[in-house]
Amino acid sequence: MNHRSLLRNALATAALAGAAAAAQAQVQNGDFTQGLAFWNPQGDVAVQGGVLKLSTANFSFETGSLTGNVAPLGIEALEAAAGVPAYALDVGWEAAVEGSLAKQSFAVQAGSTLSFSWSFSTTEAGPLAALDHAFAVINGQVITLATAGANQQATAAPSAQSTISVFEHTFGQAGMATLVFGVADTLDDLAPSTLSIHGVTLAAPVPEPQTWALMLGGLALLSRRLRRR
Ligand SMILES: [Ca+2]
Ligand SMILES: [Ca+2]
Repeated sequence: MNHRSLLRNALATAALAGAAAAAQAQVQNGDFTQGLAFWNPQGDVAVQGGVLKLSTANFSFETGSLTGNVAPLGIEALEAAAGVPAYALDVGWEAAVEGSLAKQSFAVQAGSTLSFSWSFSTTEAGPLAALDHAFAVINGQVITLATAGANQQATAAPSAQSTISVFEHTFGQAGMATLVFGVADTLDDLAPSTLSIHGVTLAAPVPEPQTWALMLGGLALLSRRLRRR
């Protein structure tokens, strides 16, 4: 490759990188300072103290409802809203019964990294505890964040709250992405569980080392040519 084509490549790469950065769409209201704006809530969902909360508590017969007047969705409606097939929200042999979710769609670049913090609390306890679970769905793929059963061993106390965990996902290709946060009762519709979500962010991809090398190499050549004139 001669100097001129190297330089042309470097400038083209720089222009492309700039265009891609300009097209970057962010997750809207990922810190929940605007309440539920930009999020599509289904069921018992609320923002409290800058934290998105979703519960399986039905206000009409359970305590712990966040809204006090909106019930969780039945499982078929929940699966449809999450964009997943029937039975995709079951846990092993335990059928999911009802739950709540919140979702948002946004544009991503290849290499963009989604990040959020979450914690899970449940009133399920004892040997007959159901496997209520908290999940995310990214482009139709169900990701289990926590199950009440997994919590049972470490935390036998009812209403146990898990520690805050960080979840990260890097997108392999550019396009529109749909992100869903959800929580579901399994086995029966009793003993509610709650998912809390903090700080949802989407970070632009970091340029590959080769890209930087090419750009810097091109700029060095350009400055050398200019100096020679
Ligand atoms: Ca319930
Ligand atoms: Ca339950």
